[in-house]
Amino acid sequence: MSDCIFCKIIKKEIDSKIVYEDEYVVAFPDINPQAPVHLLIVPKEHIESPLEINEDNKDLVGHVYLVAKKLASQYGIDKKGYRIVSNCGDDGGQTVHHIHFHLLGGRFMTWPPG
Ligand code: DGP
Repeated sequence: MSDCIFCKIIKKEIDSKIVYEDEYVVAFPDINPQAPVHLLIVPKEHIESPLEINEDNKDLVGHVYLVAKKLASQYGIDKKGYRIVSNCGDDGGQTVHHIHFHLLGGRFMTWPPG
């Protein structure tokens, strides 16, 4: 998608501090961090939202969780715990329409989210 900000970051057309990359995903710090550690794990494929997860691409979600586990250990948030969030659609608070997973940690998370 030519006008998608995350596609531009993935293609390195926009500068971002990519902290992890493999064949399927990239991860970089959120521009507006909500916790001491706040990374976005973003599949390289332009999937609009969790609503577009299907039989063909469902393995990507498991992969994201494995990458999150690796990053959580790397950033030292695995022992006390962390949160993975994927906002879906307007009511879900999704503002960038390229599927992504927030990895948040380094503070106590309250519930429910706002
Ligand atoms: P969501 O609201 O769930 O769609 O989350 C989108 C997140 O993406 C939001 O927390 C801010 C972040 N974000 C938006 N544009 C950029 C950008 O250009 N660079 C980075 N690093 N993060 C961005």
